[in-house]
Amino acid sequence: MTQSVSTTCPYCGVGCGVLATTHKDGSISVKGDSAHPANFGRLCSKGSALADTVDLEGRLLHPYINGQQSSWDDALNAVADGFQKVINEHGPDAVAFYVSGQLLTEDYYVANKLMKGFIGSGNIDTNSRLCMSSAVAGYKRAFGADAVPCNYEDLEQADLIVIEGSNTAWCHPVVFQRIVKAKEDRPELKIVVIDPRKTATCEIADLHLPLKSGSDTTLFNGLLHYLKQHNHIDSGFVEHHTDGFTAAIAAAQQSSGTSEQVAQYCGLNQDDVNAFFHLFANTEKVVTLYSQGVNQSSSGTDNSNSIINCHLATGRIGKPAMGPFSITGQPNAMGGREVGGLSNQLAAHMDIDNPTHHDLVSRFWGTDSLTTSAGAKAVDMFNDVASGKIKAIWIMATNPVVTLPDADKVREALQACDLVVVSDCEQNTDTTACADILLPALAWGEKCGTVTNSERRISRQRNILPHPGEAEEDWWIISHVAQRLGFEQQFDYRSSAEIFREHAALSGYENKGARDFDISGLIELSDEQYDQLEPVQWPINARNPNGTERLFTDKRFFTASGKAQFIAIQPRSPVNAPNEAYPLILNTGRVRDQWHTMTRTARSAKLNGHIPEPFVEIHPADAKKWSVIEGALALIESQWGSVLARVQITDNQRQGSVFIPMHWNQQNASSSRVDTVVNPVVDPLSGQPESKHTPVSIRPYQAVWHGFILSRTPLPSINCQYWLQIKGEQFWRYELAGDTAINDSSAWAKQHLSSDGEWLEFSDNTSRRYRAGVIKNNQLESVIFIAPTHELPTRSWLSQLFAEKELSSEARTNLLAGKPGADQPDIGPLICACFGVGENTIKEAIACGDAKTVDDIGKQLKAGTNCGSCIPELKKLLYATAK
Ligand SMILES: Nc1nc2c(c(=O)[nH]1)N[C@H]1C(S)=C(S)[C@@H](COP(=O)(O)OP(=O)(O)OC[C@H]3O[C@@H](n4cnc5c(=O)[nH]c(N)nc54)[C@H](O)[C@@H]3O)O[C@H]1N2
Ligand SMILES: Nc1nc2c(c(=O)[nH]1)N[C@H]1C(S)=C(S)[C@@H](COP(=O)(O)OP(=O)(O)OC[C@H]3O[C@@H](n4cnc5c(=O)[nH]c(N)nc54)[C@H](O)[C@@H]3O)O[C@H]1N2
Ligand code: SF4
Ligand SMILES: [Mo]
Repeated sequence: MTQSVSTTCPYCGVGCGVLATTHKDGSISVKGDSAHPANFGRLCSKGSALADTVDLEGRLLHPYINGQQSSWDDALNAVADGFQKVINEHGPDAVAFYVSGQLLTEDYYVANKLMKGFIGSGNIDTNSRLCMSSAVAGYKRAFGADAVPCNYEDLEQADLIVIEGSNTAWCHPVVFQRIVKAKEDRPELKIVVIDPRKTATCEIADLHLPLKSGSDTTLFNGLLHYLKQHNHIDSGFVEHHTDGFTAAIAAAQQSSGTSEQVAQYCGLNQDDVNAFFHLFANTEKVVTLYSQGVNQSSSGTDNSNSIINCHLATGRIGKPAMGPFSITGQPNAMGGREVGGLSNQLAAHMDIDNPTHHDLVSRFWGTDSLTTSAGAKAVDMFNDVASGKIKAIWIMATNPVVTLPDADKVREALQACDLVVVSDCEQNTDTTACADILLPALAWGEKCGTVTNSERRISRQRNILPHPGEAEEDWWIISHVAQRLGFEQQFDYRSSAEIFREHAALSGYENKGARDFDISGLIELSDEQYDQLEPVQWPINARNPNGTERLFTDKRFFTASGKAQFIAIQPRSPVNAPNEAYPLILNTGRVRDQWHTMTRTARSAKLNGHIPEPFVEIHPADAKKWSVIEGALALIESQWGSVLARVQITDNQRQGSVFIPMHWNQQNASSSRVDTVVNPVVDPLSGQPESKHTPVSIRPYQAVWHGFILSRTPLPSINCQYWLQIKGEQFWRYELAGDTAINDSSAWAKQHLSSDGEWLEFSDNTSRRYRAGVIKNNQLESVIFIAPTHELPTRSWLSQLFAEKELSSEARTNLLAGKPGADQPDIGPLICACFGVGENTIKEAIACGDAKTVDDIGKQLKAGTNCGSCIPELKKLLYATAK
């Protein structure tokens, strides 16, 4: 019997609806939910590969105390006793929770209620601090509330979309596809991309502004000044519905000057700057879509307000197809904001320092211990752990040893901390390695609750898989600890529906339209109605029983005056400037097919195929200057730490800066945890780290040998300086390099690979090359290639051989050459993850004239016809071949 469930994708903030089906054999398959208004049936490569990620290999399935499996009862007692002891001896501010936008709203609500309401400390912060907090602070300054005005349809209906600091094509692929479709339907829709790098998103840009890192406020101040100078101000709106215009204009005028000066400061071409200003000024329907290039900056909050200022000045807000749209990263970043997961918020969008809110929440929760002060923000929280001020920390659904800046310090802080509790789904992560107590949480497909996406749309996650081992819902775990801390009645939850109703009730409690977050329309949901809840956008209340598409249509804001606030912006440079020792700027971010620290996406061989290895992108002139070579390894170093990465030389990169992805960590690479390098500088208002701007140096990594292993079974351990482990389709791939010579390569190989089977070997001591293949039962078991340089055969053809039931005699003959005979194909690096189509295959189709468009490639090879995430790359290949 098969069973289908409609649920939501657990990755990005687009919040796509997923139809998941379980089959007789227990396996599942997924497809996009055509009824879900976020995606209407589309899924990107990550969503499409969800079924590959649900196996239980490596899952944390039982509680552990100090490395020993324990019962739930013992583990919950140990957490409660440990926390209670610290609270008794050092007060409530000596404990902390560090939580995540990947918790469901119900989990998040309970965690926040426990820390702020009953333990009585503000010390609960979330990884959304690293992600959204500047956008939140910007909205709050401008609108008096953390209210995202827009929705995805606004993007489709706009005539201009300004994409600032967002690689939408890779990070919000389904929103990107909706924009692509809108542009196909209405070519007059113009796209401007503002990003120091030329990204896949630039494929649809009419104009790309590769501005100098950290110069966004000057650009937008310049735009505001231009709007004033050229009479594009909506004076009626400004006069009646805003405050602070004069000061904002004065600051803009004084700091930006002419478009020539703006261009010079931002490192842009003046014509491009003028074209952007002209386009913005003369297009009514403008949405500015922004994410981490804007938020992860020491001017993150000012960046947000410099955008909002331009929308307020032109009255382009609260109307269809217009507005400043901060797109959320995690699946429930928005839900976390609703429940008050940030250490400086209360709950239901209320403020800790507002006495009316404090009183209201105290009465609603029935507590007299509600915190009166904000807690530590993420970076400070870990500093407080390091200094011993915080003595017990509970980390849920986040991997801070990988993702916080100055990450080695974070690890040291946790190692020295008296009590570290980690709730996760995975047994082995860089953070679980630091835990005293490990608590097993249910994962996507198993857990049940709600999430809110970028456009304020609440959707259900529903379970389709049984609870594995002893894993439990996060809200269950937190509630049981709360009960043991003495709060039995307040945390006597039996279901996520019950928690949701309480959360809804708090949002409506004495609200009367004064607070933006109001889902009082859902208070009365029965368990059954909650189970069947359809996606709906908040506010949902008596006035808007079916939800609200767009905010501020009545031009009323949540400030004391009811007016939106302009903020006068004085541009500041990033805190740490490049210098002689560290002359380059390190920018960090994401790749298409991996999710953060890879705990789930790296389970999928398909997803690993796209970009298998951590890389550093560098401009050709810089590569020359610092003597680094395409395909070789480089050492990138800052004042805080160092990493190794494979060099990719490209003029997509601005001169003077390099880019490294954030995903790799100690579980799958020896030395590629980029946050060890990233500076712990934060925005003074939001506390969000400046993850996109760290001064670094780069130099070649002087390896004396390079190599790779492909093996049908994973290797227990590898003894060399640089190693990287990637799961492939029926094999594991290891990239290797070392700075001490291997004396006897054959012995080294036999020490690492299982020696039974037939060994084919080639060894040349003079050139220090060694190659071997092991064949067992006529199938390829493993190959190893070692050479003095990084120039080794491509891995793609050898990888393909693991899928062969029987190794052909041609393959056997060519095995140690590492490349196929003339008549055998080598698909090259993977481009289309869904159908396993490689670059060589696509290039061949283009070269022989058969494929002239993306559609042609799709018809012939299927590439790009499922999730469409690779279409920007197909276009790039078509373009490169046409040149
Ligand atoms: N594939 C994938 N998708 C994801 C995620 C993932 O891990 N993998 N994570 C999700 C999460 S949590 C988030 S927050 C989002 C993030 O989504 P994005 O914000 O789109 O992703 P990033 O790659 O972090 O950064 C975006 C861009 O900011 C640019 N940038 C750097 N410095 C500056 C600057 O000074 N000014 C401007 N204007 N731009 C700059 C970078 O070059 C980069 O291209 O993605 C979500 N989606
Ligand atoms: N250099 C640099 N650093 C960055 C960024 C950057 O752009 N550059 N981006 C920042 C941003 S925007 C973000 S959002 C963060 C993300 O960083 P993290 O949140 O630290 O990364 P994840 O890998 O998503 O970690 C989620 C963890 O929760 C576990 N998990 C998944 N589902 C559940 C669940 O239901 N319950 C529990 N208990 N555990 C679960 C996963 O196994 C995983 O270990 O990284 C930040 N760090
Ligand atoms: S765009 Fe992709 S990752 Fe984001 S929610 Fe949709 S399917 Fe998931
Ligand atoms: Mo994020």
